[in-house]
Amino acid sequence: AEAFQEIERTEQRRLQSLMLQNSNQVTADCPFSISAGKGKGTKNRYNNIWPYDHTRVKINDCKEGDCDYVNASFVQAEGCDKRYIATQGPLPATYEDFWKIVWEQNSQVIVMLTKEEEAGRIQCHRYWSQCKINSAKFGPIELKFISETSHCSVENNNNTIVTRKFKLTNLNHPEIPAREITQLHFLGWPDFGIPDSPIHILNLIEVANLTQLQAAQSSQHAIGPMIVHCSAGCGRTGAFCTIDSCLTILNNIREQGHDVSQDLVQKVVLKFREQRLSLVQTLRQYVFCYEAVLWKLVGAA
Ligand code: PTR
Ligand code: PTR
Repeated sequence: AEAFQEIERTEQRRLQSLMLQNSNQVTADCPFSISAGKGKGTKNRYNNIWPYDHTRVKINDCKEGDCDYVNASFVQAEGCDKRYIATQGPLPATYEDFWKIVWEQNSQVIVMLTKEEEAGRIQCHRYWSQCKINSAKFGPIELKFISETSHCSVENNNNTIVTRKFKLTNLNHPEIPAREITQLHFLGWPDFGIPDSPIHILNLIEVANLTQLQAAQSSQHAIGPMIVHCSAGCGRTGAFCTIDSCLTILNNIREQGHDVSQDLVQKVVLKFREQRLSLVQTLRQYVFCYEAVLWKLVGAA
């Protein structure tokens, strides 16, 4: 709890200086700015979550001055070769922006950590097309539905992963071959909560990494970062990226024969909080990160 409080206090201090900041100037006290995202109400799902300017993902294919904005951030832990795009659940006003980012960043795996609706509230709008005959167009990006399959254990459907596959083309660039995109939709993670068991999330991480590896192997070029989103792109997204990054770092350290003496989870979350607000949002989610990492380590021993 103390480690998490320190993380929260650091972010509160940063936010206070940000709110005091009248100009968009970045100063030594406050090296971060959220100027690009503020006031873009229709493009933001929540009125208190914006990406920091220094890590925000920009849309290249835009004509007007301001429209490179999307509520998405690059996040990467120190000493970890994995980089993710953490983003909010797309809104109807941002479907096109979202698919442009998927295309431009050459991302081929999307991890969705929220149900579409929870307690009567929309958590994430259906930004994909399930139409099996027609394709959907989002600006220049064309999305064709390929397949949908669902995996869960017999006794428990709180660990369901729905796997959807799509074909993505850019109508402005017919010379570039279509790409296959896989969306892994995990249904067992309630907002502000945690999954029933770390096993479910460890399983999802394994499936996501395998899908990313297979996509990389079948592509002639390096592929882009995994896109991870929930509703705000903070709590659940942060926990997913923290667990995966800690396990990756621990694996590298073990291979090199080093010891880990520092609090790795805290170190990773502190770094992530410099890259996007509220990544790992609640104390329970923070504790869950330790539980999942330990589960994996003990299980592997
Ligand atoms: N998108 C929601 C809406 O339009 O009602 C909520 C929202 C409102 C999101 C305001 C962000 C807002 O703040 P800002 O204007 O700073 O983007
Ligand atoms: N206004 C909301 C809040 O601060 O509680 C924004 C928010 C919503 C933040 C959901 C995080 C949320 O969870 P997640 O990032 O897991 O979707």
